This record gives sequence, structure tokens and C-alpha cells, in this order.
Amino acid sequence: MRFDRFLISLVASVLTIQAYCQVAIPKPTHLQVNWQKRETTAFIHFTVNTFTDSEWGNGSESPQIFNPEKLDARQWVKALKDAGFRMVILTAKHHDGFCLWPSKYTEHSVKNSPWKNGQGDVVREVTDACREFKVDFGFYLSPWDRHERTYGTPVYNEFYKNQLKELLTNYGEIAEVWFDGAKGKNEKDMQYDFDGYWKMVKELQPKAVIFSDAGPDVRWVGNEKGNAGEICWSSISTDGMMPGVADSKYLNTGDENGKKWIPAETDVSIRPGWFWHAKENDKVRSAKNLVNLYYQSVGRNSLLLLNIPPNNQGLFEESDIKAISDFRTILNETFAANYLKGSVSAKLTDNKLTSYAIFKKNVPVEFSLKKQMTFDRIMLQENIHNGQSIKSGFFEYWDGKEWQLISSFSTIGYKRLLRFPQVTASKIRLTITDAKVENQLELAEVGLYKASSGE
Ligand code: FUL
Repeated sequence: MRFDRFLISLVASVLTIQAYCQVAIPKPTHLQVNWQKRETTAFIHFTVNTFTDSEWGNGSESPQIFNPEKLDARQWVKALKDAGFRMVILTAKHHDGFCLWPSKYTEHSVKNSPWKNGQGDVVREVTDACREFKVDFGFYLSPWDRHERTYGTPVYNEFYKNQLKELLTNYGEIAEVWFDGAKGKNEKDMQYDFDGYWKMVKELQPKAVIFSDAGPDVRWVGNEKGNAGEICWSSISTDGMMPGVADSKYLNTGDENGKKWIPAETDVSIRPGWFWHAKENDKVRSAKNLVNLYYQSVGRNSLLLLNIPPNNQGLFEESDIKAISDFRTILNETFAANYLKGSVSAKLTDNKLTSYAIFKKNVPVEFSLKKQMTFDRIMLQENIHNGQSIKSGFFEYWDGKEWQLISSFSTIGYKRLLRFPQVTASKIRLTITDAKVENQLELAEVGLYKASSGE
């Protein structure tokens, strides 16, 4: 090759690599997009703790204490469906090791309880109810097992996988499997075979997303208070991370330069504890409090995983049902009418991520309303099918003489919700001030709303 041709091809290769690096931002799989579109998922914590008034059982509880005489999984799932929850994640086994299904591999389960004379299966009842009400199902099978004798030895991994396999093969489609890295203080020696567990999930339930501190599909948000970061990237780098060994601040905000798409799931309980306690019956979060959690999780590019624990009769308390029902009513009222509909490009108000408008950095875009309106909420969505890019921006309104700031924002991602004092105007404008890509900012949705009086 002649030297000048060599130079030309070298320059061309460098430019191609550069261009590639600029656009090579992590992107979600369809499963991850579908997961995030559910927005609100319910957690159900239920085990022997429900009968012993504790949060962590020690594994020596007798199965004889498990007797939820009025258990009605249809009541749980119907209440959740009515309140707009799209998936249920059940604690099939918590740290105490008691199995809510009759596992072949242990005696520590419903089969040795008085409930239904040992013939019952809570996992079956919940999955049946989920199919009936068209709600997706997932489970949490705690790796930490304080009952099982083999725990702490490599044999335990086989025991755990056997149980995992039972749940993955006998209950139809599984939408999410939830893992934590909890271990006792003196049990540091237990090396969980997470790679092996996850491989099994992928093989047996290819449509399930896997949750843990470190993904691989969705990550912990880093706290149990219901707070995603003000800045919240769906990308992180997982080098050196393991469930139970992760930097919670890093998980909370994600990482703009993270190599993998692993969005944040915000788990929080409707009560102070994860399990039902009679003494917490008057400490159920109000609907308004739950709405605030929605803004702090879904409204910051995360998903809200809200725990509602059944009581020792096997029923959701009416107070909890009312709170989630009123929560959804408030959200439905607030987001019923997008004031921008009909006055901006239909692509921005059609509720589809894949139909988007292209924005440029530092080029303000005006939106005129049909008339003067009073509003106090804004919703933004990026077309996350192509990744997450926007880092910052602000909204202004026209007061008749000049532009006034409404609110600034940082990351958007799947969804960003802004709350601010009421503004009355007929014209607003949006300026995106920083983003990972220069000029191809794919904004899928913009919404302008007036909050319900429930807030
Ligand atoms: C933690 C557990 O230790 C808590 O009991 C609860 O289940 C929470 C959701 O996950 O790891």
C-alpha cells in the first residue's frame, strides 16, 4: 500500500473508532424496557415472622406456628391490580429458611404446618391469582438460610439451586427473580454461587429479569427509604461488585460512564417493617406519602417496588388496601390530562417511547398552549430504547414580558417528574443544557399537568 493511502485509511479508522465511542452508550434489552414500563410493582413479605412479630427469623421457628386461617391470595392480587400494580414479588423463602411452597428439599415449609393440614402452597395460590388478574409474578428466594444445616458449606449452593429450580419450573412464567446478598455476621464463609444461580434463571426462565445489588438486569437503588438519586443513570459498571458488596451511593445515582444498562429498582415498605406487625397497624403510609415515593422513584428514572405485607390471618389489612387505592386515584387524577396534547408535535404526547422528537443542546424549544393554564407538574421521557443521554436542562414560562424559570432538572431517562409551585401561563419553553450526545437528543414525551388536590 502506498504511504498516502495508508495514511488516509489510518485517519478513516481513527474517525470511525471515535464516532463509535461517542455513540456506544449502553442500551436496554426489550425485557428491561418492559420491566421499567410497569413502573409500580408490589413486594409481598410473608413467612413465620408474620406470626412471631419479628423481621428476621432465626430458623428455629416451628412450622406449627404458620397458620394463616383466612389466607386469600385473590384478595391480595385483586387489591394490587385495582391499585395499578403490574407485578407481584413474593418472599418464597426469607432468611429464616421457611418455604411458602412444599419444597422436596426441606421439611421446613408449609407442608409441616397446620395451614390446610399441610396440603397448602402459598406460591401456587399467588401465581394462580396473578394469572387470573393478569399480573406478572416474581419471587425472592433468600440465599441466606438460617435453618438449613448445609448453609456455610459449598453443598448449600446445590440445595439452593434445587429450590430455585422448583420455583422456576413448577409455577409458569416468572417475570423477575430477586436476590440479595444478606449473610449473618459469623457466616462470611458462605460463598454464594450467584453466577450459577443466574445462569439457571436465564436457562429456565429467559423472560425473567434478575435483580440484585449488581444486576445483571436491574439493580438495587441503594436504600430502603424510597429514594432514587436526583441524578439517576440507568448505567453502572459492575467491576468488583457482588450482591451485598456494593457502594450504595454509587447505586443510588448510577454512573454516567457506566458500561452496562442496569436500571435502579426502589424497594420500600408501606409500613415501618417488611413484615406485618399488629403494632404497626396505625403506621401505614398515607396515600399522599406513597405519591411522594412515586415522584422520588418512578419520577427519577427508577421503578417503585412497594411492599404490602399480609397479616397473620393471611389477608391485607383494609388500611393498606385503602392507602394503595387512594394512591392510584391521586396519580390517575394528576396525570389524566396533558395540557400540551394538541399543541405540540403528536410524537411528544402519544405515550410511545419509540416516537420521539429530536432536540439539540442549548436550543430552547417553545410550547404554546391553547389558552392560559395553571399547572404544577411536568413529565419528561427519553427514548430509552436508544439509551440515556440527557444530563441537564430547565423549563421557563412567559409571564407576558419575559421568560421566568419554572424548574431545572438533571437526568431524565425513562421518566422524570418535576414538582413546582403553581404557574399560570400560555407559553413555556424547554432548554436542554447538557447531554452525552451532541445533537440527537431523543425526547419521547413531554407532559404538563395540574396536580390532584391529594397531591
Ligand atoms: C433485605 C432483607 O434483609 C430484609 O428483611 C428485606 O427482605 C429486604 C427487602 O431485603 O435484604
